[in-house]
Amino acid sequence: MQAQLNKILEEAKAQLKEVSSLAQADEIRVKVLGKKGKLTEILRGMGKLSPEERKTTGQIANKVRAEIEQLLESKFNELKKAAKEAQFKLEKIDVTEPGKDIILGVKHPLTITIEEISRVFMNMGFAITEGPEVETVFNNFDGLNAGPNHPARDMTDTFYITDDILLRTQTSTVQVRTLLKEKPPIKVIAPGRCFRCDTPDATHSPMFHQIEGLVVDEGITMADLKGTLDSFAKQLFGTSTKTKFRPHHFPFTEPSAEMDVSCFKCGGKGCKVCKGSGWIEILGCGMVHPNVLKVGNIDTEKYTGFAFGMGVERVAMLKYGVEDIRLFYENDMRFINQFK
Ligand code: 2NM
Repeated sequence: MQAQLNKILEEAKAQLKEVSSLAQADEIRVKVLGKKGKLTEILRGMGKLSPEERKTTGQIANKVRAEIEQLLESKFNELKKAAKEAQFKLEKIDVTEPGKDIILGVKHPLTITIEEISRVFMNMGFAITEGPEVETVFNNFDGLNAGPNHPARDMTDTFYITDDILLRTQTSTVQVRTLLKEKPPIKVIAPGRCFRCDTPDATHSPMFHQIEGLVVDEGITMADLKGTLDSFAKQLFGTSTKTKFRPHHFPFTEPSAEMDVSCFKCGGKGCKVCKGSGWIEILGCGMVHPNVLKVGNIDTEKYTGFAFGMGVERVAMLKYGVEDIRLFYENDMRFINQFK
């Protein structure tokens, strides 16, 4: 029996020498020390021995077991270390290698324009508001004093989703929301995307951007409108910019006007940008119609307001000399990269 034990030990030693993977080492462990292992079988058979023999054989068996366990453990450790080193070799990085260039994006010219216009109004104390592009017919037309037969409601001009839901045709929908939600003093601008059924050409797009403003407080007059918008024009186009107001008509304002700025290209002498007139139309504006103020339950005896709206694409085209509105939506990097 002792000879058998020694044989097991020698065999285990020899086999472990050849082992090259953790799985192989574990196989040997099972074959020798496992439930049905060779050593386990011998230990089980010891019951038949005399007490004297059992003692000495037991001691040897334990020694053999301890030695094999020791051998297995060092083999496991050795293999684990080797596996780790192989992994490290695979994961080695060269920290001196130059990094890959990160190509930074640029802001879209419409974003630049919206931010520039917004900053001017923010500096004059306006808050920036936003609203959804999918809107109610009420917020887009009824609330803005556009009567039931107003031509803008036409199916051919407006993208209707249902009878009551549409894609907003102007950002004044946000002003209606503001009037319903807030009390005067109100001083907000609303930049955002609008939609109209237009066939695309050099100056039309079914999707475009607007910035509209609304001021409501006690004692607001046309002088506030003119002073605010003249200051805006000087901040955006240069301090020597002059403004003039021509009468116009909008359903949501009374009186209504359009504001022209003196041509920032030629200074008013007449050029290609201003089509020889020296003036460029830049926005629509007016004193908020009492019917619109009443939507927000505002006391029209006590409060008055002015409002204005401008097309972002139009301002950007004038500022940057872009001659086709469609260039803004093609995302051609050769175009976009010019506005850094
Ligand atoms: C324009 C021109 C004139 C306008 C009116 C309102 C509201 F909701 F307060 F009545 N918001 N924006 C307005 C006025 C818009 O765009 C050419």
